[in-house]
Amino acid sequence: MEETSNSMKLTGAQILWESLVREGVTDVFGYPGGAILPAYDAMLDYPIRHVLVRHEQGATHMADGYARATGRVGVAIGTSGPGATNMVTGIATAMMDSSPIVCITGQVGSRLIGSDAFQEIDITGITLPITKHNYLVTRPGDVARTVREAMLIARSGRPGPVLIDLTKDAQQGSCEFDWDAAGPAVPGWRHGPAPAAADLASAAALVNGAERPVILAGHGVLLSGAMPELAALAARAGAPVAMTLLGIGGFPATHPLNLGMMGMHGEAWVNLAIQEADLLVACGMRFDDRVTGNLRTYAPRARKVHIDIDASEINKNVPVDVGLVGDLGELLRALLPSIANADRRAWLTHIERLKGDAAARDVQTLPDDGHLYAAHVVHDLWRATREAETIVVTDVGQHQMWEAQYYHHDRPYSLITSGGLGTMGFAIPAAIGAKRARPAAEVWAVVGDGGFQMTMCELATAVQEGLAIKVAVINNGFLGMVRQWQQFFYERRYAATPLSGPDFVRLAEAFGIRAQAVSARADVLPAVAAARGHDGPWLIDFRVEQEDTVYPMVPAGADLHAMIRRPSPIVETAAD
Ligand SMILES: Cc1cc2nc3c(=O)[nH]c(=O)nc-3n(C[C@H](O)[C@H](O)[C@H](O)COP(=O)(O)OP(=O)(O)OC[C@H]3O[C@@H](n4cnc5c(N)ncnc54)[C@H](O)[C@@H]3O)c2cc1C
Ligand SMILES: Cc1ncc(C[n+]2csc(CCOP(=O)(O)OP(=O)(O)O)c2C)c(N)n1
Ligand SMILES: [Mg+2]
Repeated sequence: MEETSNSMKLTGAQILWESLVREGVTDVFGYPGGAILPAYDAMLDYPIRHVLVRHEQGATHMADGYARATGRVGVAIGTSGPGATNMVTGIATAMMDSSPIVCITGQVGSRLIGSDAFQEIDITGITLPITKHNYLVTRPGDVARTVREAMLIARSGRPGPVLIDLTKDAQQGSCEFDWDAAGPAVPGWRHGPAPAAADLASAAALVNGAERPVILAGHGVLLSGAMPELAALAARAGAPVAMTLLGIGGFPATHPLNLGMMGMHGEAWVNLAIQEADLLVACGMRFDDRVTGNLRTYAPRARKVHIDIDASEINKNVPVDVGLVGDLGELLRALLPSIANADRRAWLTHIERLKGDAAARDVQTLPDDGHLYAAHVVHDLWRATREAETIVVTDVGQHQMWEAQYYHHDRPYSLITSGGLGTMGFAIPAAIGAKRARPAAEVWAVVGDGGFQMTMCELATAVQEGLAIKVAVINNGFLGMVRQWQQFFYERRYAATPLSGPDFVRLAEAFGIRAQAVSARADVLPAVAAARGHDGPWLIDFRVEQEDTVYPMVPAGADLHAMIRRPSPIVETAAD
């Protein structure tokens, strides 16, 4: 590099890393190829820790896991064509869950664009609807500004994925690098006006006047870091808190005002409380269909206050009485002084009664009947790891719902899961990303036998990079969640859901990972202890009951209170 007094001449590839480093990026997840080779070559001269993945989908999920574990932007990099298309699922996953990642792809030389050149694909076209923003960069002089804008857009407001497609000549060409002159210029950018004092006053009046309020805590609590403000609101209003799947950890599970998860597989009393509430205070959640069930009968007696950073979420699915647009933490701080201390013991006692004897029939209190249920595994995993700084990363399916029900998350950023897209194959790579982001944390991937087989190649990444993730395969021999739908709605016609797999223990050993199989409840805790005591990756193949069912369940589109409850307890659980 040639230095002048104010600026230096660098290649576009060097500017890419120079800019990422100045933006605070230390880790990237990626896979090389022809069109991104100049960038890879330049990378060696920068303080960047690169994780070589086994499939570019893994890189995007790792960047996502990294972002969700820390709140920092995760960065993934790949080549053009198939490298870029392999990243699509991870980008869509991040988009649906508002996760801040920046994906960098190589592109053929700018003069070849449109010629069907080798490994040319229109990745900005493909990802237009699944990115917050994307860029095709054809000149080295545009690289620094683009990186700065991409990082800003990914992390600010409602976070999300941004893609930068860099042509080969943009990487190879040189230009003056001037950081100060390359400040972000985002023309469409605007901060909405702060909510009017009258709206804040209306929201406070609704809270103060309610007899049966429920706070709905979503992912926005964690994205905003508004855990203290949420706890203050709940305490002052004496109001119970229900969480979305992605809101778990935003309010301590063991807090007396915590109700648990709402929605399709939420606890029965949570959904009943919502249906009986006279006020919902929705905090950073988007009334997903998994949360509301039938919109026409959703919380029919409740006035609604919705606080969200994205104005387009207000009145999108659920019409509300007051919408407050802005950062949740800031808005709760503005609201709190107007919230009166309230005693809502009658309402809380009523909800307690809705729980019935569920707590007394919790899975842990039941005698061992010789069967191993996934709920046992998750419950014991929670017992063993609850005191540690543990992050659980789940895949998608029945095991994901049992994790949400039986692992009682007290800490924020301790559950990482794909909610909106529901991406099987997420857990193993996202766990690797989380472990890279927070090496001191104990990271468990809780993954079904189906999803595990989608991205298990990334075990090699964990081994090569020395990332000691622990893997709990919940092995039921089925694509369990789909089998459950067939059980309920397709007369038990199990089309394409029985699933075989390799011997996961021997497979793990072939990767160089210690492993064991567990099929009895008594062996769960010792196996978890062995995994925790080992200073490297470890896999446990939990061979669980094959045709177990997640209860309760609100059938898709049904009324939220019309839950399918366990008919005759096989094993009674807290979800009964
Ligand atoms: C098999 C399966 C079953 C599922 N079952 C359930 C279920 O039973 N219950 C359930 O809850 N979910 C369930 N889900 C997940 C569900 O699909 C949704 O992903 C989830 O409900 C979304 O939660 P959310 O709205 O809190 O988060 P997101 O979808 O991430 O939305 C976050 C919201 O917060 C806002 N926000 C972001 N930052 C801020 C900020 N700083 N300040 C204010 N607002 C902010 C965003 O604009 C957005 O509106 C299931 C998923 C799967 C795959
Ligand atoms: C990539 C992808 N393909 C298909 C689905 C549909 N799907 C949702 S859950 C599920 C079954 C998951 O099976 P498994 O990983 O064994 O977990 P289990 O439900 O048995 O716990 C399937 C196929 C999906 N969510 N993601
Ligand atoms: Mg399975």
